[in-house]
Amino acid sequence: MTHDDPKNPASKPDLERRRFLNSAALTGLAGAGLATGLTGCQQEQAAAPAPAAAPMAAAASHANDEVAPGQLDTYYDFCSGGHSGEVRIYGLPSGRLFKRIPVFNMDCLVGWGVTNESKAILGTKPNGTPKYTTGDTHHVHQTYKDGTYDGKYIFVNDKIHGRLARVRMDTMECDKITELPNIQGFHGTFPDKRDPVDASINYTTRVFCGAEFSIPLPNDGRDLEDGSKYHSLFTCVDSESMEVRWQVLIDGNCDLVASSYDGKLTCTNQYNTEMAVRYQDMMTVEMDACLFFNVARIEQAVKDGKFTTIGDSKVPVVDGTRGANADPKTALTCYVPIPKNPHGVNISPDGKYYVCSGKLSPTASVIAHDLVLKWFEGEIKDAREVVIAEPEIGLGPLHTGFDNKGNAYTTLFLDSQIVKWNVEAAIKAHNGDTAATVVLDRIDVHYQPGHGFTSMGETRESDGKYFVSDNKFSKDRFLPVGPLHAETAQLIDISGDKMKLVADHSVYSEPHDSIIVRRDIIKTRQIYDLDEFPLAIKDYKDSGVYRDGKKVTVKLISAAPAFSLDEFSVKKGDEVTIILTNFDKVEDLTHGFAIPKYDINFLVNPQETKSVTFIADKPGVYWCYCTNFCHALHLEMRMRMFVEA
Ligand code: K7E
Ligand code: CUA
Ligand code: CA
Repeated sequence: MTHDDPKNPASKPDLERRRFLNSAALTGLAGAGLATGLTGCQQEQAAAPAPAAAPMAAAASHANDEVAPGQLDTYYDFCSGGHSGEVRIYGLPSGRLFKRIPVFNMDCLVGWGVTNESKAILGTKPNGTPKYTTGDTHHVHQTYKDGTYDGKYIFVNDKIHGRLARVRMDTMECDKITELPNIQGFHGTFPDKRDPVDASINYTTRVFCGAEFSIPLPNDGRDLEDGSKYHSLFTCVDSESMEVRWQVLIDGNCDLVASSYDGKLTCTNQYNTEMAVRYQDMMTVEMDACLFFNVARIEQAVKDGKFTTIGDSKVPVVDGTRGANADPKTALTCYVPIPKNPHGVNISPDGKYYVCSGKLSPTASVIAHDLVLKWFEGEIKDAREVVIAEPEIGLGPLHTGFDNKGNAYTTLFLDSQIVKWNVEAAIKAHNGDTAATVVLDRIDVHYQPGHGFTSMGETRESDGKYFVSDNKFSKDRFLPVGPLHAETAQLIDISGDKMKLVADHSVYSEPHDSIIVRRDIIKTRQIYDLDEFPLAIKDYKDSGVYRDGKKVTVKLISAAPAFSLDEFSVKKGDEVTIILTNFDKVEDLTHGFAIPKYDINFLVNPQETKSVTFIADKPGVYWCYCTNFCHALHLEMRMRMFVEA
């Protein structure tokens, strides 16, 4: 409807550019589907000459977005690292990378997966090595208080092995990982952000987790080929204990997850309501769904014992399938029909609307929160009636961010654009108001955006300053670095009527999603406290070698520029545990500890204690040295380990 409004140039997609970017994808959309289109698109990109760079005027930065040397950024950007398995922290608007937090990966900078403490978080195999050393992080979200961030934790998913990790905001380190039972392809996650209705109720945050891939339940080899026996589960984890509270058996699959501001609902978009096991069969129906969960009813059902368990798991599983939830008045779930293979669901900062994008449909569906609640009361017969607008906004709509003026910003994967549109205008147009201008602006991004998000946009304090477009292809935007390109995160100023491209930030593969958090919300600690580590060595007189049969413990202290021992001896075959406490109290004075040929390498930050355990199986002299430049005598900061034959 708004697509071809002749009075509004923003409503008109640039067909020439679309053809250039992605003609095969258009055919794909009309015919066989997106997957065919994507293949064509990638081949075409590889063969096509590099397109002209964006006009310099558009790319020129303006003073407000510059962060001069010595100045600090206004925002933190917490970003998932995709199949690197990590989480990253950037500053915005500068785009400077501050930290890479190892989570599901191994990381030799800090010794994640090397130290006993990190292995305890990662989980180990019987031989003591980490259970998994890979991960795929897609979605990062922070805990809430009163509808805005509380600066306590962020949560991140691992799509590969179905794990949820928690990262403390005070130290910005992962402190817990939970493996979700009976699921595969854990993709979307969102903590509940309900306002405390009654301050005396001490609730802990729920973290909702959507499983994208259906599997046999239990997946123990009894059913393999027959896809009709596969199911997905939607999981709730407790943010404090990190234990799984409950799961919901559903029809179809989960993808992204969003949770309401009042704590009543959480939802996931579904692209495979077909419950197909082959991609071409996942595009057969015109309407898939956005699936809503009634949190209170689910928890009541669990309390009432109306659940089953699956396999070895003790987690209560309630029935959220369509057949079991036909009566809205008792239903745990509500399946809202959404056109075709939707991707992405986001809630507006006023808490009123969910926007679920069509992906294979050029539409964004606006769902009214209060109408979903009414459906659960039995006041609405047809679940489709909760969709109160469905504007056509462009090709391949995926994710939506919001400003503080009622506008939505949706990434258009196929059009390589961000489209700015007004939610209330879309509702008016849906109700027949032909004068309503829905699409307000479009801006080209480079190229093929996935997630897009606004500053503080997932909170009630959405401030309408910036939008970041995390693009899946960078092509010609940076110096070539071989076949694996950097990705682009493009910073767009959304404070005015027109979106303005402010900067291209290069991002190491493969960013998916971020949240942009005002810096005053985050309070970090800059040094640890000796007392928080049970193994800490608190006095030089305790430093030394302690033997118990074949088990040897070496207690060490680091204080620039020396370790507390010059050498220590163990015997071939000993199981050696080294405990290292960093006595330095000066901020930023971190030491490292590496042992050649024993594959040991880790850091100790000021007042921190870490430990490693290994078998001394190679006789000889080994120089243990400090890896992290700490002092003028950093190179001299080394000691010998003697392994006696
Ligand atoms: Cu990349 Cu959020 Cu995993 Cu969409 S998801 S693009
Ligand atoms: Cu201690 Cu370098
Ligand atoms: Ca589908």
